Amino acid sequence: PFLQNVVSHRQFETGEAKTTFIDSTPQLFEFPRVRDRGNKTMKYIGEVTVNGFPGIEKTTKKYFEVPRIPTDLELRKDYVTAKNILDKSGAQGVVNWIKEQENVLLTDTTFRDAHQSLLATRVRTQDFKEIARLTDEGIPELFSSEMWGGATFDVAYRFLNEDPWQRLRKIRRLMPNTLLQMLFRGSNAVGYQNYPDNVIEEFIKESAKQGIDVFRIFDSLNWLPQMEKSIQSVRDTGKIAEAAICYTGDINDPTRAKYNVQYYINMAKELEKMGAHIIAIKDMAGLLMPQAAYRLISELKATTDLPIHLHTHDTSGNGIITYSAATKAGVDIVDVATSAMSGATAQPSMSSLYYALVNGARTPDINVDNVQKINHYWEDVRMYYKPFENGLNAPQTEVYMHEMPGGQYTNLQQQAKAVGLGNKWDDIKKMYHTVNLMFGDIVKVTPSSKVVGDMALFMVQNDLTEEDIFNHGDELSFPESVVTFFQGDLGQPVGGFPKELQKIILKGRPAFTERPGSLAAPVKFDKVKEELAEKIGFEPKFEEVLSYLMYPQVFLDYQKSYQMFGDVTLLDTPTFFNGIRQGEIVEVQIEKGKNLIIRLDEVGDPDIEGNRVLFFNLNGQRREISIKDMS
Ligand code: 3PY
Ligand code: ZN
Repeated sequence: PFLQNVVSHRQFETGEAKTTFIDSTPQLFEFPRVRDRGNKTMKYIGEVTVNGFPGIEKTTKKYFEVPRIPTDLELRKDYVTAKNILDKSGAQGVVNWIKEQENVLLTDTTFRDAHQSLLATRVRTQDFKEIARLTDEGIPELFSSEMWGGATFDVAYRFLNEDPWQRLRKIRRLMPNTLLQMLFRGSNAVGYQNYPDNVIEEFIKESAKQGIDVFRIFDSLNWLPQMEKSIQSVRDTGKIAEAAICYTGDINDPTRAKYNVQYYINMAKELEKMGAHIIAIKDMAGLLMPQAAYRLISELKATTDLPIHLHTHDTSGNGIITYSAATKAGVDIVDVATSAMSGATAQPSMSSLYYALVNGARTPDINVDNVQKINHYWEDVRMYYKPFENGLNAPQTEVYMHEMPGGQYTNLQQQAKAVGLGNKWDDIKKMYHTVNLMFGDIVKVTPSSKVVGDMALFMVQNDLTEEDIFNHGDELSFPESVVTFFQGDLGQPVGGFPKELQKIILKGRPAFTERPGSLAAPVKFDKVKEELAEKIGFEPKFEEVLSYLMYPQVFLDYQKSYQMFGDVTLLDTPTFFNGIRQGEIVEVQIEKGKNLIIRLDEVGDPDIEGNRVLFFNLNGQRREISIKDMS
């Protein structure tokens, strides 16, 4: 292997190698590491080939077209982007720039919310990497790319064997001229529970350091005290604090008076006082109807000087009309996704919006040909993720009734299937609506939406009606998330908790009205670092300490899997999900100029313990890997 390293080294091949070549080229001695990496990678491929990918049906690997990567984008190299302005003139510079724009600006959610809402957040870094630089160069006029936060953090570790921080660094490198945006759940950060204030602060600092420029901060109950720290922490980093108001109900429906126009206006004023640079309307379920959008945006524009950024989901099929109305009313920025990853529970399509507004006063300033060419890539890549499709391929106006967020729809459906309630999906959607009203008509978004979902499932599963809860609630043992919600663990809902139901659910347990973050003791990072080092056997980086604090078990499981399989993010997606066919060659670039060329020659029969030997060929050498067949 050493000689092989020498003769295949670029300097040796090009004749540049000098007599000191061997001494000064330590990587020539790296063959055990390469072999180790080869073994780990083959172990992963073997595992998926024999046992399938967890959570999806095991099928034979399909043949996919190589995704079309555009080679003829028209580049506008001298364009000064929003990111360039942030780097030069700071957050206020960007705010001023937004206000000067006549055209409506766009945020591209393809790298975050679009796949979170359509494909259960499963799109891998490898597939972003291929198109990130071209997106940066081909659509420099974008306000931002939303590419981190929300569920991406958890899902990366839990299901994709990926380190989300590494994803952030990679995309940052490939998109130097685009503002990178993340969704931040206020005091829940990127998790489902409240974290102490110093964790929130350090998480924001670290994310900013590693490349996040715009933080969209929301609270799952629109409870302002839980947003203040995050807004301040973002301001302290010099990045852009976009404070989001979650939209629920219908401002034009007099029977939903709790969330009327005045409610949103008041909240916007408060967020401005707290130091927000931008106000976002986060319509996470897609409930903002076109007429209401016109009214709401007009009123907000009259209320505040801050730019308004509108986010919606296209579940009802009305997304483009809503954006068109909002644009007319003066909205500054709207969220869209590349066509192949748009519509239904995701954001409306970027190019559809372009044509809806073309030749108008505020047509988005984008090169729509570039946008369409980049979209070809996504048309092809989406095929890889078929097992994760949510099956919703037509508009669903029922969303105005159940009000389920775009990202929750598939999740809850999966949860229902897992407990054998797949055939009761229509009942669950109706129950979700009932539970919302029982809870006092609350804002439903991660994590509060999960509580409503858990209660709805619980009621359908146990054949309970609203009356049953009020009449026999004291005999029922409610889901843990529901109990802690009524204790105030996620904060206080608009108008407080319904007292009677709270009493039934808590059964004498205490309820708090203080901000949970203010009750939690600050985390001692050094101590946690020590504890973690002991568990994983090496000194963790600070970002890893933060990940461990958010998701202790998920993070440890990821580490275990990394020890076993190495960096599987380098595999192409079909191989990652489906393994390798007999006789197929899979190439994995582990470093520039260093490739693993893996061929599967034969799969042996299982022995009495169910172990199969897989006969591979790795870079010309025969290798055997034993995998336990779990079938
Ligand atoms: C998230 O918190 O992940 C969301 O997308 C909420 O809409
Ligand atoms: Zn969303």
